[in-house]
Amino acid sequence: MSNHFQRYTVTAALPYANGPKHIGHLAGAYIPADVYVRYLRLNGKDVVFVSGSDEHGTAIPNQALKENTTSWAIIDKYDAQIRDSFYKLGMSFDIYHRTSEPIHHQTSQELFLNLFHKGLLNEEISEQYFDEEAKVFLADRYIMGTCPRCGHPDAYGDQCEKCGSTLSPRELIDPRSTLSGKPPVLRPTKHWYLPLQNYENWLKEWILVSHKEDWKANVYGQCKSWIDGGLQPRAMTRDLDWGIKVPLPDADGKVLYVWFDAPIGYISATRALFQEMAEGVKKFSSPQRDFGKVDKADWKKYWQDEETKLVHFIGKDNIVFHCIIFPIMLHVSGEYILPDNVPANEFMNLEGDKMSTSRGWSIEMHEYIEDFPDKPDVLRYALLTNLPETKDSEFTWKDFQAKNNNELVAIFGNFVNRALVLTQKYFDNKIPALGSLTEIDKKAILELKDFPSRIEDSIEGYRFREATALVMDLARLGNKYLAETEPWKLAKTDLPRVGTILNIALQISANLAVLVEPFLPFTSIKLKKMLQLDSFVWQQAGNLLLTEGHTLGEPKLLFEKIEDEVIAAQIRKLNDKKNAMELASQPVEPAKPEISFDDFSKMDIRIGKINTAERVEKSKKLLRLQVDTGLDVRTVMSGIAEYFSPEELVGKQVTILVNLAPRKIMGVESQGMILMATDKDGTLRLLQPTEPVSPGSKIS
Ligand code: B3M
Ligand code: ZN
Repeated sequence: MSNHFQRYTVTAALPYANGPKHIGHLAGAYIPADVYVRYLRLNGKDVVFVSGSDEHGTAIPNQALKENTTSWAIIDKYDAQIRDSFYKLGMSFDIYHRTSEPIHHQTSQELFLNLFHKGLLNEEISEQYFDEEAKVFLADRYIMGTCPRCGHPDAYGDQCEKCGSTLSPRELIDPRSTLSGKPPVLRPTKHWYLPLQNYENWLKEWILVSHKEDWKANVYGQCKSWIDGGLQPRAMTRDLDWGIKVPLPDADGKVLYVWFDAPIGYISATRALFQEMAEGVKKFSSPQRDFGKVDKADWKKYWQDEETKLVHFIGKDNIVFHCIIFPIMLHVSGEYILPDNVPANEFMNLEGDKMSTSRGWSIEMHEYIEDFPDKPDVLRYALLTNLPETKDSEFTWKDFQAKNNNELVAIFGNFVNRALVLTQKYFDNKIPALGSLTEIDKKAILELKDFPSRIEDSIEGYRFREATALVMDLARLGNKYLAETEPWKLAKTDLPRVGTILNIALQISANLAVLVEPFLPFTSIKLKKMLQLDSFVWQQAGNLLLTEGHTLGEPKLLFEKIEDEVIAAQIRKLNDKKNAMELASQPVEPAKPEISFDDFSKMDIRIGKINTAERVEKSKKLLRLQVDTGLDVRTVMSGIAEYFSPEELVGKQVTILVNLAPRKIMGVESQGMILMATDKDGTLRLLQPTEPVSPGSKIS
């Protein structure tokens, strides 16, 4: 595919630093972006790949409220966590910046003022929800209520996470403040609006006409329905004390709307990168980035020169901001280039349900890394072969296992290993000579030649699933070639022929090492080491890269089988996490009315020891216990049979109310009551002293 661009700016959505990010985020934006960028770099293109933490918006202070800490503590904690996960999964950002940095505040304020001074922002006073108790206006996620579209009781002021509708706070039924829990009141407040409707014609021309062919159908379709539905003015400011101050004299307590500043974060990150390069100090930029000699102002080439191709990688929930609002901002500023493409992905579901960190139905990046520290590429592969490129897709642990065992191990790893081990065995680990070629050999070499351009076409068309499948097809070609030529059978009779076969198999392996780099970078490094292969560029692929006599490194296994138990444990862990989250989110029972100390001291509560326990005939719930109370040994009927077996209770210390009036239960007199903790889901647990005490010890 011909592509005249030499310079690229590639962005991946800035994740909110309000919590860990899951593998659905990786599949949505980061992995495709990383493959694209690695491919461009291998092609010798001049690329800047930027991302960073989105540290503004109501999501941050809201999370601080939940964790009982400050917004600063939240962004520091999650920025560090997400940054570390991305690094360990091989995301090769040139810079991973932060929107809390001064250079970003400055860049955002400059752009705001640029629009303001051109008269492109409309100042308007409108009624907005105000919390009278907390004495603040309630922006977006500080308001919750019932969704007018689907009836979900916990919809946010800007969005319902159940049905996905975009909302405005005024649409919520029975709105309540997340700060005080009280219904808010309406109060007038001033804000600055971007009149999106003024740019409808421009957008129609730019997207609906110019990008009809090259933008993905899902992206184009969403843009079209927004534009056809008619655009509304949108406030670019909020009443909030967390964010970038509105740089105007009469704007106390007002900050820039997070969706105004966040995409500008791509520009600030690029600026920061060139500043770090010019000063020779790495703070947010990648250790891998070659600094060279640059000027601080060179960032402009990546944002203001028409010869630069700008590509935004995002998930589908961010399409309107990247295709409509941000481009309008860039367009009206008059200084910036527009995205050439926005290859947004749909969502990835997990084991039959929507992925969600808050519901506990998710695999967070850091959880995966903890459990599979040496397998970043296995996750990359499982996601790449399953990217939600045209519609929602689904991750299952069984599929992850199958992709690893049946493809990475059985095809890719197996092929490379056979080629290397046989060379070690018969040729002293040196590349054997290529003798005369048979038809099978010629066919394999010819097919190999085709792969780079086929993979290239897929990548340039943002079809990363297809591109990944092609790389595996190349390994398949190698496997098939060995199966057909069976070099292991010829060693005794025709060693030169074995040499020719292995030479070709090793050439295919070397090509795999180069072509797999964008997809499985850690595997590429390992394989290059085994082949003692210097770095090759993309253009050389398709050819015979290894010369006769070249000494190979030590063959090692590229991938290892993942056993059933490991997968079963992950599925169990996922269900446990969801159940724990469900329990945690259920309300606790409200407090009982106050009592006097006398009321309390009437109760005689002691530690007793269970001597015997037996089931009661015809009762599922009851156990008959003999309890040593220190005072006596007595019979207690207790409704705990669903939670404890009689055997496990014998000998246990328990808490018992000894002066409760005796009652007849199933014909037996029960003398006292065993005290239990009842969890939100009804589970019963014994109350025991942390160390054994003598029976009859009083509780007060
Ligand atoms: N932080 C939303 C998200 O994490 C938002 C993306 C900003 S990209 C400029 O999905
Ligand atoms: Zn809804």
